[in-house]
Amino acid sequence: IKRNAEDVKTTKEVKFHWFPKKIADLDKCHHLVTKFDPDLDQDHPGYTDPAYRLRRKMIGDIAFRYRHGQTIPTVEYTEMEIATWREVYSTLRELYITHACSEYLDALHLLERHCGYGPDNIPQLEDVSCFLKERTGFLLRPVAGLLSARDFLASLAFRVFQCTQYIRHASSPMHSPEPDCVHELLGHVPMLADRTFAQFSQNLGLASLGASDEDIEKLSSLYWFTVEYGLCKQNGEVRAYGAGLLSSYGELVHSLSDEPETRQFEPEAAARQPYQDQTYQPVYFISESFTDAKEKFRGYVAGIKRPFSVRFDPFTSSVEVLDNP
Ligand code: HBI
Ligand code: FE
Repeated sequence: IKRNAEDVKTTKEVKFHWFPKKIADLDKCHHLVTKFDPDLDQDHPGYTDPAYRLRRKMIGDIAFRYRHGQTIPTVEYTEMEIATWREVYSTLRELYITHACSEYLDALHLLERHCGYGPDNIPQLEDVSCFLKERTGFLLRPVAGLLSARDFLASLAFRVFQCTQYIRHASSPMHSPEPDCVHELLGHVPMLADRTFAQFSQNLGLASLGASDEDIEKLSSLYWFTVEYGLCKQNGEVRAYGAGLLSSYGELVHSLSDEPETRQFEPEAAARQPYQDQTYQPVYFISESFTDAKEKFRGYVAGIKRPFSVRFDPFTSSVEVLDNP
């Protein structure tokens, strides 16, 4: 993503990127990365299917028109889209019992009871957003595809999760090269209903505001090995909490088998570890608990240099910017 020179502000001779100060500023955080887009990525299973691409664009237009504070429009999913959802849902649902962490399973039960989660229905973002708001204050807003890391992380600072609304191509129900509603609704949403995890996610977001490109890269890597591909200990067992694992049958099985390398979670190591967005991860990090991950992350953030500090005000959903002395 190239930004205009005017996006780089100067204070006390130190340059830093523009960043959102209040939740409505997220309307400006919409820079997409097109590398896995079905119009451009020849390996996307929808690349040769014009009807799929048109449908994805129509659903994407909801996100382009959306402004903070509006109700998220309902999508009437087709029988074919629901069949794709059903196939993933029923396959993964059984695996969760032995592979997902308890926070995830608790939230999934609630979502099944109150939010339309089930094999025969693709939950609506507006319903899920209302549910999360009551649980942890997180909100969803629709997004048209893979968002730049900077914009994506910035939203987390405001407890907003940018969520795709279209579903993957019917020819490959178990895999999608780009984020889709299966990945968001089955991977991310249940974890965002957990208080400690929600706080961890917001802290990652706050650390990213106005950060250098280099630090955004490190925070993305940290995000990748925790929020997307994290494992945690639970009653002497290892379980998954990462959204990339919980929305991918193959990698969920692989990550908890004897095959991959696993290491204890250390933010410094996770921030420096190169990651894979085309195939399975070379290594997984295991946290003792979310509280432990949150505490370790606090120590890591203290080492990131910015010419200012930020404080989130939950009454106004805005960030106060404090100049460092
Ligand atoms: N965009 N829509 C969307 N969904 C994600 O999960 C997502 C994203 N952009 C970046 C991202 N995730 C992360 O992998 C990090 O780069 C922050
Ligand atoms: Fe994701």
